[in-house]
Amino acid sequence: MPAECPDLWSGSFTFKEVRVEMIWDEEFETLPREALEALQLKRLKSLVERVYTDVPFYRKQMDGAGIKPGDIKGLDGLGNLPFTTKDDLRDNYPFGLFAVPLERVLRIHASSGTTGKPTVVGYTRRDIDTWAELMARTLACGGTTQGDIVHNSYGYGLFTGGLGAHYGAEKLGTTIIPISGGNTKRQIMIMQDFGSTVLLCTPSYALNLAEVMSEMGMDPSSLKLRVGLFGAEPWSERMRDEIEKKLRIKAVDIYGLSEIIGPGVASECLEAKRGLHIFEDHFIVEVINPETGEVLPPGERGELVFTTITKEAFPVIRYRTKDISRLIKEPCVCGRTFLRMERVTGRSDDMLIIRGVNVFPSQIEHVLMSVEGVEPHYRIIVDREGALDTMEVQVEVSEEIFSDEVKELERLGKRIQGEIKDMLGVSCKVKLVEPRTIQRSEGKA
Ligand code: DLL
Repeated sequence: MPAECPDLWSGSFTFKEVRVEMIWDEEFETLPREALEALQLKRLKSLVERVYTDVPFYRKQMDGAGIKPGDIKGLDGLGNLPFTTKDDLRDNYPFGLFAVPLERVLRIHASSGTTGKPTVVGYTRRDIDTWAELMARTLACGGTTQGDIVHNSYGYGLFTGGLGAHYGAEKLGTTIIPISGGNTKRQIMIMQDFGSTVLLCTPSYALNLAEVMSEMGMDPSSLKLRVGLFGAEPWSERMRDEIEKKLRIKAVDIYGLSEIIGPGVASECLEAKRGLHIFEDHFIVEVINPETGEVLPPGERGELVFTTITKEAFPVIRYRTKDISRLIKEPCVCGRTFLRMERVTGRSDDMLIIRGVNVFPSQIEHVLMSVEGVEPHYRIIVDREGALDTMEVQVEVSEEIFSDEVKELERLGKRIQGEIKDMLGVSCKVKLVEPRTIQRSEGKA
């Protein structure tokens, strides 16, 4: 029964009764294929009209391909539109691809770009609402319900993980702990004292938490945690088993990227834990051959490409994610009718993900090249110590610098370390090495 309570502003206020369901938005999440495709087409047509009028970049792209908005008659028309790439985002940095005036943009997020400049994305009020809905779906898909205490260790800030999950958890009606990343022992104390039931973080951080718990002599089954929704970096079935065993929880995979909306693009359901349901009423998915750009039939592995059909501030057409996956057409036991994607198995470019942070070698090169005495020869060594990703940058320095005092070398190493940390937000070790000691590439590096 809805409960009445006094409201300080308008006299009286009725709480909306929140029905707790595993499927948050049953009407849309279980749409029959035909109805879903009709909805997608309607939304696609309106998107194409809008970007043609409001975003010079898309108008130029479409004019170049000889396509007018009215030419999109069916969903197969999408394949005639040009792709959008991370380079296009960089060329239009920071707000050149926004489809609404900045006054209507309520929030900005950003992720790593291929050079020093980040990839910038914006949200209108409606976009924030849509995102909250999609994250509520995601959380519900992973078995979260009202009454859960959600421990959100995704980072709050320009990264989309923290705030994206936060708004979704509030929309779903859970109790959210906005703990953000870091300070692991304190996280564990809070998890224990506040009775957290759902954990949100990167899979590698989940393993890190498990390790610290064991170091503290703590038994994870003394916690109330029952489920974790992990994403923002690649992980494997083996890692799922390990997390589930070590933390005594069920672990599901959630996927997204800033350019599309952030987390909330696709999620595994707790019932099946096999493939991630893509929220197709908001995003049209294609899988392409990364070399030729040819669209592949469902079931074949290739690069994921998404078109956002409801976003206002930062819509994208056929965005090439570089993430490699495969679509699963078979119906799922949970009853959702959306296509599923297999967990992302790799990337078609050289982006690394270190502790959940996207890192391009080109960004590190950018920092190194701005330091005098440093040679353009370097090596990045990525490893995992326990559950933690580590990164060491080895770089050659000039003869002159190398023959300097040890103290000088240490100072330079610290400076580079600091600049990499400032640019990427992740710490790494820096090792300065003698000239001509790093192996030269004999082809494609
Ligand atoms: O990582 C959004 C996110 C936050 C997703 C929290 C899930 C949970 P970006 O920082 O823009 O956004 O990084 C996007 O991370 O293109 C993938 O390469 C990778 N990625 C994200 N989720 C997964 C996943 C967020 N479940 C990039 N499995 C993407 C594998 C993932 N890779």
